[in-house]
Amino acid sequence: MTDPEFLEELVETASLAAYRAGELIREQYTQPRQVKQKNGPRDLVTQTDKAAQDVILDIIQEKYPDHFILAEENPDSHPDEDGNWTIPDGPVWMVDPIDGTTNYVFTLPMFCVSIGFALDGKPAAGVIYDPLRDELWAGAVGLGASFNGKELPPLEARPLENSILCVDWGHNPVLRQEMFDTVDSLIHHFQTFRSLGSAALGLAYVANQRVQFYGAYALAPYDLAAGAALIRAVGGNLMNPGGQPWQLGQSKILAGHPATLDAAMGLINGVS
Ligand code: 2AM
Ligand code: CA
Repeated sequence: MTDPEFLEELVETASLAAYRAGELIREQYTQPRQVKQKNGPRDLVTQTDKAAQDVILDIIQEKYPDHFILAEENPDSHPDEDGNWTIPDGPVWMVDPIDGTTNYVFTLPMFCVSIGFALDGKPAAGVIYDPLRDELWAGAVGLGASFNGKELPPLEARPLENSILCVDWGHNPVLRQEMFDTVDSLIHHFQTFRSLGSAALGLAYVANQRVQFYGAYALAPYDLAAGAALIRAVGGNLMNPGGQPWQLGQSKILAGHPATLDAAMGLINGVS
């Protein structure tokens, strides 16, 4: 097992980095911004994404100069031609300076800083910060998680009809249709349905039980690592739509309390 003190220190460093980046994002939120397209008109980036990433990387690199960092706005952070990510063994930070950039660009106030940490390819710790609401989730697998400094209780099992279904979708039309089909098979069984436009925030909301189920089918490891660690830290589970345990590097994720996931998987695969 990983040394708890090491993980606690990591979470402290990630929290500091998230607060500092969040301050910058908050300051620039209402200023005029330059928006560029990355891979087409649906994939946007602003100068704030890059500036916030620099703030985070400086803090991590000063404290942990020999740790590997995978960060969204680094040009070498991308999967291979088949969409597979290579995640090195050992300590790896996964940084998304603004998760929910489209919302940020449209001044729709739902986005966050996501800083995850993986050890030997497994999410071990995570910090997610919503700078507009000043809300911080922080935790590590095996140590538990907190919300604004207060310990989070383990996830509670709830019937689907008292649960909120939350999903996001990406840019690819085939994957959009796949998510549409998933929502179609689940939506009438849940109390209601939301889509936030920020995968990390959706996962953080599962961790503190604002929503009970989160799904998305086109995500990168830096969107997911922090949220996955937080959800595991409070007894939640993560699967891929095939029904196997989700692994870092896979782009499709379904997350929630294990009982919620089991019920949803049955509906998605038509066995309930
Ligand atoms: P982003 O804002 O950091 O790009 C919205 O549907 C969610 O999906 C957001 O968390 C968004 O992250 C993520 N997302 C959308 N397109 C993506 C892509 N091509 N690669 C990785 N993540 C993506
Ligand atoms: Ca981003």
